[in-house]
Amino acid sequence: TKGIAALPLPQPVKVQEVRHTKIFIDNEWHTSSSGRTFPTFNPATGHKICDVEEADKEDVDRAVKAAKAAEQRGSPWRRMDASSRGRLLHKLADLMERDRLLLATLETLDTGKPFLQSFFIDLDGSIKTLRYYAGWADKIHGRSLPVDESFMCFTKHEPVGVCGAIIPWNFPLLMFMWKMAPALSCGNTVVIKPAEQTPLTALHVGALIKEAGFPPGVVNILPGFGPTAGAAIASHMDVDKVAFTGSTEVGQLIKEASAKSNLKRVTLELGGKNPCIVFADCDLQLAVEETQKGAFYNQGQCCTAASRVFVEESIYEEFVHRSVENVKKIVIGDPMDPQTSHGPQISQQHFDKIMDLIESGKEEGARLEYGGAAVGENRLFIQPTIFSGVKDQMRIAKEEIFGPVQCIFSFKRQQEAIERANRSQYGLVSAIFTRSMDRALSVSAALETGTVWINCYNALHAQTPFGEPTLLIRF
Ligand code: TXE
Repeated sequence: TKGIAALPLPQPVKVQEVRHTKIFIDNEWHTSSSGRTFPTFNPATGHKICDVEEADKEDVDRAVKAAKAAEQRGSPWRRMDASSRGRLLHKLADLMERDRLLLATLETLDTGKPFLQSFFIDLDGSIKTLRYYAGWADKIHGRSLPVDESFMCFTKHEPVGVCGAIIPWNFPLLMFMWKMAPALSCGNTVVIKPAEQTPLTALHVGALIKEAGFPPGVVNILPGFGPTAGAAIASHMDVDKVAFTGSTEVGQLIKEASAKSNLKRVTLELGGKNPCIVFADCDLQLAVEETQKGAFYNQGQCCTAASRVFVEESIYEEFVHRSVENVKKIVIGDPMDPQTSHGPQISQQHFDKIMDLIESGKEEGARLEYGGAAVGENRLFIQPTIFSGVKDQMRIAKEEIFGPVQCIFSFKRQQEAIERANRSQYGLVSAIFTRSMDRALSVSAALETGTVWINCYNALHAQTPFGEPTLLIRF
């Protein structure tokens, strides 16, 4: 972030006790119907942070009832002026700014992501998302249509109703805001389930929702597990829409649950195996740094991770050499330490999946240029790992690793690079590195992905779509 070096760095706050650990329904805190709780852990130490109430189907039923009552015609929320809805979203953004240090600390405790990244990226993105959609609240309008004969026709936009949101653990707060802010801006009500690994920031936001003055039932937050609370949201007859970010397998279950219940609308954001194409005429150091940022940011736990880097043959050796030099700047350590740029993976299960894929890369004959091992015993830290000489049929070339592994491929011709980049079942984002804007534009038109970044990576803004065809150019 420009200029931060000159400012005193923000510091994490001491969290003696986590204040909000219950289920949030109708602006009140509830214990679970089943009486069960579950622990949430700090992945950097393995220590339990606290126990959280475990929502299940009965709690989801209660929350949906509250959300449905809150969105009925004539309710305070439905009668509220659109501009007042916008003001409430701005108020929530103000409260998140006030509690920014605490929210960033909780996010780091629960996810293991470096504190400064939580503070400058997750919190910044969350607050900007709220403000962006606050601005939309009174600017959503229909059209008048010039129909034949003597009729007058105009269209209106109405809220969908109760919106379910199922959130992953890699960006707990940001994904919550991406789903909640547009839903509230349009006058819907929300029932959200944070990931079981990372419920804490969402619960703190529950308290801020109440403080901001949202009417009861507009936002309901249910910590709990996928096959129980998550599945109950996806198959609920009174949930009108569900938005999900997570694995492809669970995405399929969500669509199925929708089809078998009330055919609720479904929005899915699933995995990625995102290609970068690096041409010989690029700014080489920029390409090295950006592709590496793309591969290792958030310990590689990003659906946008730059996991397939195709480099033109004539600069291949130099690119690999510089990538290995550059990766040495990454500092692994305590995520609360401002020096740290690389924290632990989220869980033992996820750690094991990544290590298995790293082993498969070695066995299948990719060249391990750097890393490839765990750091510390019985810990969840993995060295940033670089493989060169990767071939398209290897597992590391095809499967979403969701860990700190950069795979570097070599190509000879532009058309070959395009075809290989497109040869994937995924299609979320891609990137092109070249000094020729002509080439960048023609290659971007041939890439079958949503966002295409040109001479940049992970350039995400509240104003841009995500996963929709979008071109973003660094100039
Ligand atoms: O995902 P799950 P997991 C990918 C990534 C990762 C893999 C597995 O490749 O390695 O998925 O991660 C809830 N009905 N991504 O196991 O299980 C769950 O409680 C309803 C990509 O964490 O899909 C959590 O809230 N909900 C991704 C959410 O779904 C269910 C981010 C995601 O968990 C459910 C995360 C069910 N039956 C993982 N089962 C991205 N696109 O950024 C689970 N859930």
